[in-house]
Amino acid sequence: MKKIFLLSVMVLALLLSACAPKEEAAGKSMFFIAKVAGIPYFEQNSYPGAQEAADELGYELIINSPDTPDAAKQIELIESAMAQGVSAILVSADDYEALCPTLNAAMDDGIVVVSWDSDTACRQLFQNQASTEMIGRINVMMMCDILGGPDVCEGQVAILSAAATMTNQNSWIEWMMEEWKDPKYSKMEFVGTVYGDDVDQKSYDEALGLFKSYPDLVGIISPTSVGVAASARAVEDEGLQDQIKVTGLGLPNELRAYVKSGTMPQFALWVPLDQAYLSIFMAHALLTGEIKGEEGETFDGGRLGTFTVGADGEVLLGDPQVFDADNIDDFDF
Ligand code: RAM
Repeated sequence: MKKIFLLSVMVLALLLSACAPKEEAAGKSMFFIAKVAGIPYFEQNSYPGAQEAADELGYELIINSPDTPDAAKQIELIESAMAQGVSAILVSADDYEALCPTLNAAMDDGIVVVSWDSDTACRQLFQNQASTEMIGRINVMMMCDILGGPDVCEGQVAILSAAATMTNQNSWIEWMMEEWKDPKYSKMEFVGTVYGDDVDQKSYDEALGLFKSYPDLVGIISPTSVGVAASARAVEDEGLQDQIKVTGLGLPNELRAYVKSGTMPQFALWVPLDQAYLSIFMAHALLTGEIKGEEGETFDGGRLGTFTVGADGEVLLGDPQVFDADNIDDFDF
């Protein structure tokens, strides 16, 4: 009797496993959170990229970002996702340290934590869009190029950043300052950094403030898609395009007109859709045990190919792309 029972249990188990969906992800959900809701970089690029990967791998994806870029609001949203029983949290952090108590509690509960775009001190892996050093340096190089090139570039240049707490902008600015030390920039003077908080109106107003504070300003470097578009708009609205040039990081579709008008001869970015797509594959690789998150491990990044975990749990998407009048029409995002 016992044998027959065991046998039928085994047969049932076999039948069930044959019927189960191929993906181990069945029934699992992931929570994806950006620094702020409502901006095209996240809503039109990161969200669809994350959704594409989640669909491919068979996860339910919950997306929710704060209405203002605020770490306390991110914590609330992450806690409510944890209460819903998500298996993974993917976060672009508004603050490097502030999310730690929440994210550490999540990891203690066995939830996979991956940061993307803007890192936090408490996570297993970080999806970095491109080398932090390269992104920082390239911003200064582009500004100098626009102003005539090494040794020639001259005049007062300001930085218009996102929020003062945001990890990605802060670390890019650190590398900008390193690059700026090179004597070939000795005539290009750094006058200071202002913060537009990744809010369009605040960024626009900060740009106007810079025009007032520095009447001789010749350039604004803005390493944020919100700030760079608002700065260029402010320059053109004030009719200052012959005096002040803008560069930084932003979306081709938002900046095309400024490249063509000459206000922003160059800017850079990566493919934010691919970044988000890859971050979901990273969380999946941790959840399935394909990797532990250790340096040198490789994992499947879906349509993007195979990736390797770098030092400090960082996975690089690739090199940043520079856009200018010659190639801007080749890109549509
Ligand atoms: C904004 C955000 C984002 C950053 C881009 C370049 O959209 O600050 O974090 O990566 O700009």
